[in-house]
Amino acid sequence: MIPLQLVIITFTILSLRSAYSQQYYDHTPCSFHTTNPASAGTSCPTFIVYRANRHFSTVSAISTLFQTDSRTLLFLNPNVSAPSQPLPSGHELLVPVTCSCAADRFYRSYFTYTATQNTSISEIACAFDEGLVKSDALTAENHARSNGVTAGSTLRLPLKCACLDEVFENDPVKYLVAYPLIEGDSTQKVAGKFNVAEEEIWRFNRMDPFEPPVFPNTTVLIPVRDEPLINFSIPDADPSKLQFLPVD
Ligand SMILES: *[C@@H]1O[C@H](CO)[C@@H](O)[C@H](O)[C@H]1NC(C)=O
Ligand SMILES: *[C@@H]1O[C@H](CO)[C@@H](O)[C@H](O)[C@H]1NC(C)=O
Ligand SMILES: *[C@@H]1O[C@H](CO)[C@@H](O)[C@H](O)[C@H]1NC(C)=O
Ligand SMILES: CC(=O)N[C@H]1CO[C@H](CO)[C@@H](O)[C@@H]1O
Repeated sequence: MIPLQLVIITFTILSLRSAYSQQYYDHTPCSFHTTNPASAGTSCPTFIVYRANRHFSTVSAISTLFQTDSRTLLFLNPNVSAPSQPLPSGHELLVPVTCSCAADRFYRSYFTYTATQNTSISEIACAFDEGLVKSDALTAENHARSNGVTAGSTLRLPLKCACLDEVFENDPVKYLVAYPLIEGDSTQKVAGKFNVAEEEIWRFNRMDPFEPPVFPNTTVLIPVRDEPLINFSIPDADPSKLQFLPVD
C-alpha cells in the first residue's frame, strides 16, 4: 500500500512541474529575454505546420487560406504532387509565414480570412490546430460580439509563430518552425520528423531536459538549421498508445 500522502505529494509535484513546463514552452514573448527594446517590431520569414482538415483539404485551398501560391506550397511539401490532390485529414504541411512581434509582445503571423458562407468563430478556429490559434484569440482579435460570422465578412487570424531572438543569435539555427502538438506527440517524435536533436528542441523551448511532458493543443518550436522538411516515415501519433505525463 502506498500511503495516501505520498500519492498526493507526488501528484502535486507532477502537476506543478507540468504546469510550469507548459507555461514555459508554449509562449513566445518577443521581449522576454532581450535587453533591446527595438526587438519589438522585429519580424522574420519562417514556417508553421498546418494540418489538412475537412474545411481545407487540398494544397490549393490551403494556399488560398494562407495567401500564398500552390507552387510555393508544393515546393515546400514534396510529399504532395498536385494542388488538387485530396489530403487525408491531419496531413502536415509546411506553410511559409511572416512572423512579427505584436503589440502584446507575442510573436504572431496575421492572415485575413473572408468567410465564403455563414459560419462561426468556433468553426473557423476549428480549421486550425488549437496550438496555432484559439477561439478566444479569434474573438478578441476581431472584437467579435457573437460567435456568428456571416458570409463575406473578413476576419483577422492571429497565428502563433516565432523568430530567433538575440539569445540564440550565435546558434547555427535558421528558423523556428511552429509545430502544434496533438494527442500522442512527444519531443522525441517531433525531433525525428524534422531530423533535429531532441536536446535542441528542449533547449530552444526552455524545457526541462529528459522526457519533458508536452500537451496537445500547445505549440513547440523546432529549431532547424536549413529549410525544414517533414519526414513522413515517422508515423503519426497513435493516441491510444501514448501518454502525456511522465510515468515513473
Ligand atoms: C447568412 O446570415 C445572414 C444574416 O444572419 C442571413 O440574412 C442570410 O440569409 C444567411 N445566408 C445563408 C445562406 O444562410
Ligand atoms: C484539443 O483541441 C481539440 C479541438 O478543439 C479538442 O477537441 C480537445 O479536447 C483538446 N484537447 C485537450 C487535451 O485540450
Ligand atoms: C526519416 O526517418 C527514418 C526513420 O527514422 C530514417 O530512417 C530516414 O533516414 C529519415 N529520412 C531522412 C531524409 O532524414
Ligand atoms: C499525401 C501523401 O502523398 N502522403 C504520402 C507521404 O509520404 C509517405 C511516406 O513516403 C506516404 O506514406 C504518404 O502516403
